[in-house]
Amino acid sequence: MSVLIKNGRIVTATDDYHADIFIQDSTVSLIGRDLVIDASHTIDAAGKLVIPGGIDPHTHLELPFGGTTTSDTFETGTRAAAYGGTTCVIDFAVQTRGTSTLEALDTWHAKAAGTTAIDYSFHMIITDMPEHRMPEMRRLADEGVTSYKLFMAYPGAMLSDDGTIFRTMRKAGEDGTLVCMHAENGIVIDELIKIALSEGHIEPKQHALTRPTRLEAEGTHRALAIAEVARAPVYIVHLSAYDSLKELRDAQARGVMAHAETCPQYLLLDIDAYDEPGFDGAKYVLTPPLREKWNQDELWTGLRAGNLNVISTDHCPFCLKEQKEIGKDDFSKIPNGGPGIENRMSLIYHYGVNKRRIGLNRFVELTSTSPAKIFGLFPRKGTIAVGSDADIVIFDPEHEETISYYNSKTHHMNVDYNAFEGMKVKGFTETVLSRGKIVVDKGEYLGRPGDGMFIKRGPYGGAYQPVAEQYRLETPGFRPAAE
Ligand code: DUC
Ligand code: ZN
Ligand code: ZN
Repeated sequence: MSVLIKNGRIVTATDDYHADIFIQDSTVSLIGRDLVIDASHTIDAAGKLVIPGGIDPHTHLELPFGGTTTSDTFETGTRAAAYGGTTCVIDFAVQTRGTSTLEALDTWHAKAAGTTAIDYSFHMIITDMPEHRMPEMRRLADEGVTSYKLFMAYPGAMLSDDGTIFRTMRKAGEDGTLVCMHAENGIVIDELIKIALSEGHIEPKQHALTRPTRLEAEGTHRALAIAEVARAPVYIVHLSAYDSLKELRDAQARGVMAHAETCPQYLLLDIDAYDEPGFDGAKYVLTPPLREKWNQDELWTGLRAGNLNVISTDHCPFCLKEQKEIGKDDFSKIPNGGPGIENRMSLIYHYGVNKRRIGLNRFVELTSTSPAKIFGLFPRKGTIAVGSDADIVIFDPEHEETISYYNSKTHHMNVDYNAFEGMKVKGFTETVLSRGKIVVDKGEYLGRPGDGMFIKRGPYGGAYQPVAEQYRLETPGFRPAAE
C-alpha cells in the first residue's frame, strides 16, 4: 500500500515548507518537490496544512472512577480522537492497591487490544509502591510503559504519601522513566468538602470552591521539591492556574527537570460555567476545576514562554444523565472529568494560532512533537520525517465549524454533552492517516476497530542514559549568591 500526498504545506515543530510526501506501507519514505511516483492512492493537499498527527498523552478510556466508568470505550474514544486529528493517545492503566502493576497492565491491554482506531500506549497509575514491588517499575519500562502517574489527591483511594512519591521518583530518575503528578493537596481539599457539605452546600460549583488554586500550587511545589531532591524529572499533569505556574517557573529556573501540561478547558473555559442553570454546572466537574478567567492569559503566556510543554485533554467523559447525576444531591459524588479528545486540535489551532497567541510551529510542538519527545515516542511519532510513522493530518485552515454535541461533524465522543458547546472554530481536520492508512476523510470514518496498535515507548526524553546523572545537583536547595 502506498499514498502520495501532493502540494501540501508541511508544518512540523521546526519546519514550514511546500513539498510532496510519499508513504510506503506504514512510514514516510520520501519527501520532495514535484514527486512523480505511482501510488495506490494520491491526495491533493493544495491549500491545506500537512501536520504530524496529534498525540494526546492524557486520556481516560473505559476508566472505572467515582463509582462508574468513563463513557468512551477504547473503540469510541479513539475513533473520536481520529476524527479530531489525533493519531496516538497515551491512556492510564490503574494499579489496584495491594496488587501488581503488571497485572493492571494486562487488564488494560485486554480492554484496548483489537478495538482502537489509532495507536495507543499506557502510563501506569501507581497507588502503592512498597519496596518489594519496586522491581516492577523496570519491568513496566521493558514492556514499553515508561511513565507513571501518582496522585496527591483522593485520600483513601489514589493518594500516595510523600515517601511513596519520593521512592518512585528516585527509581524513575535512575531508570530514565518519568513520574507524572496529580498535584493537589487532597487532604486539605477533603476537609473543605466536609465543611461545605456540613453547611448544606451541595451544588456543582462547590467542586471549584473547595479546590482553591493555592492547594494546587502547594501540591505542585511539593512535587517539584521532591523531584529535585530525588534527582528525577517530573511532569505535572493538568496544570490549571497561575498559582501553580509560578511554582513551575521557579523550579525550572533553578534547574529542576520539570515539565507540565495544560488542557483546553483551562485555556478556554472558566469558573462562571458552574453557574449554568439547574444541574448543568456538573458538566464542568473535572479536576482541577475551572478557574477564574484571568488565569487563561497566564497559561497562554506559559505556553509561549516554554514553561508549559504540552496541551493534552484529560479526556475523562461521564454522561450528564445517570453518571454526573450520581452527585445530584452531593457535589462531591459527581464523577470528576470531562470530554475533549475530539476537539483539541481545532480548539488550539483556532484560539491559539488564529488568535495569535501561539505560532503554527508551536501549535504542532504542543499537540504532537513535545509529548512525543517527553514520553519516548519520538522520532517514530511527533514529526513528519523519512522513516517516521505516517501519522499525518491534512488540516484545512479555512474550514469553519461550530463545536456542539448536536453537530454530527464535530461530535463523535460517546457522551451526552460537549464542554465546548457553541464555540466556533476556523481550522478543521480533513483527512487522517494512521500509519499510512486513511482512517478519516472529509468527515467519513474509513477505519476499523483494531487498526491501532499498542506502542512500546522508549525512555523519558529519548534519553538512553539514566537522567539523574545529567541533572545531578549535589545539595538541592537554596544557595546564597557567591560573595
Ligand atoms: N485526574 C485526572 O487526571 N483525570 C480525572 C480525574 C483526576 O483527578
Ligand atoms: Zn489527575
Ligand atoms: Zn486525567
